[in-house]
Amino acid sequence: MRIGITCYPTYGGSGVVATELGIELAQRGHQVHFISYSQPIRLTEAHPNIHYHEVEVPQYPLFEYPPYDLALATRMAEVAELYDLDLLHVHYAIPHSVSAMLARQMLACDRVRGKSRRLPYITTLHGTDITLVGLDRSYLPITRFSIQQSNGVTAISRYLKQKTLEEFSITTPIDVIYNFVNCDIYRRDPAAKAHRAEWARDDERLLVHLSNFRPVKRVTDCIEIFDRLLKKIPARLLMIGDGPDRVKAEWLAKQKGIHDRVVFLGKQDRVHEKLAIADALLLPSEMESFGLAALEAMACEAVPIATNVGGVPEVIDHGQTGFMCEAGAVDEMARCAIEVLGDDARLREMGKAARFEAQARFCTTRIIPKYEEFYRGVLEREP
Ligand code: GMT
Repeated sequence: MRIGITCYPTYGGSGVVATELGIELAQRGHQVHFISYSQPIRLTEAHPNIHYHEVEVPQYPLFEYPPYDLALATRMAEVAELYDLDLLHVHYAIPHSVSAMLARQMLACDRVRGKSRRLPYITTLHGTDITLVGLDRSYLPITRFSIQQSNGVTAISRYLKQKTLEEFSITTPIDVIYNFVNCDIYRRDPAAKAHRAEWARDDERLLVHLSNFRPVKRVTDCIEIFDRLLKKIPARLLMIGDGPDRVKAEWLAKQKGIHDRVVFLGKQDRVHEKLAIADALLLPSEMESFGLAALEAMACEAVPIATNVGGVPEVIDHGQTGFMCEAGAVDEMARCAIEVLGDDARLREMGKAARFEAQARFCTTRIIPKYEEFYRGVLEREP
């Protein structure tokens, strides 16, 4: 198939999922065309089946808000014609779904040139496109409309599907296709002793937090939890990513006098290398419709200590493959961290169970065929 993929190319779960999906599809022989305003950050290596088309948004003094969504729709239609795309797959409804709808309509009604071609589009819902941004009155009607107009809709958890049906009164069927992880890349690396030694001593535990540091991620809770843990267990914390709340977390670590134990690495594109040497992942988010970072950690046998929100319970089995506490319950999360990190055997046992679960339910080999099947279904319905 020839597939156009649009996503936010920056640091963020939806962009990561879209990029990894494109890479996996390309490896399975499909032609994949990424259409976005910059190259997706996880698209680090060239592949003959992967093409990237940049969307340029011309500036004009009149435009206080340059219309990216229109430039995107134009580029989508152009790429579809040039490369004879079978479909568009957009990740995160706002504004990608609206742009795709316009591109489809432009191609269907190109009477000026006497041509008409079909361009079905699929929308994958990821999280705040529904739970936060999409519920804003200024976005809700158009988001609902563009989802409803999609030729296929998927959500990355049962929670998100339910939320979309409730809040948006959508009548279009929504298929749940869970996020996935490549278990050959995301795995514990027994040969990484030297790499681990760069970050922590042998007698120290290594924890990771990975996010876009937005308020919904509650990054300062990581520092609170880690501060409590340090009183019992020697450890180091790697904070991976960047965003508006990074500086708050940096100041809190400084105030607590633990900043020499916390390393803020900023944005990283090879996160599997850090997760492969980590013992645990902190994910204290206010909301996660899935929690991709938790899954990536699980595949690497790093135990996720997360919050019991949104779709996280569909990923983590509390006490078996990780821990879940109420959002903001930093004492409780610290207690879970101390419980597992203070006991070698328990840590290894939970790490192994986490990897087993990641492989059994969320491995690319299980999930990517579901997308291929979904695409075929859409194309059959839209001859
Ligand atoms: O909703 C967001 O925060 C944006 C989005 C992203 O692009 O990072 O994250 C969502 O999609 C991820 C990938 O499907 C999920 O793993 C995250 O749980 C989800 N974030 C939230 O629901 C807050």
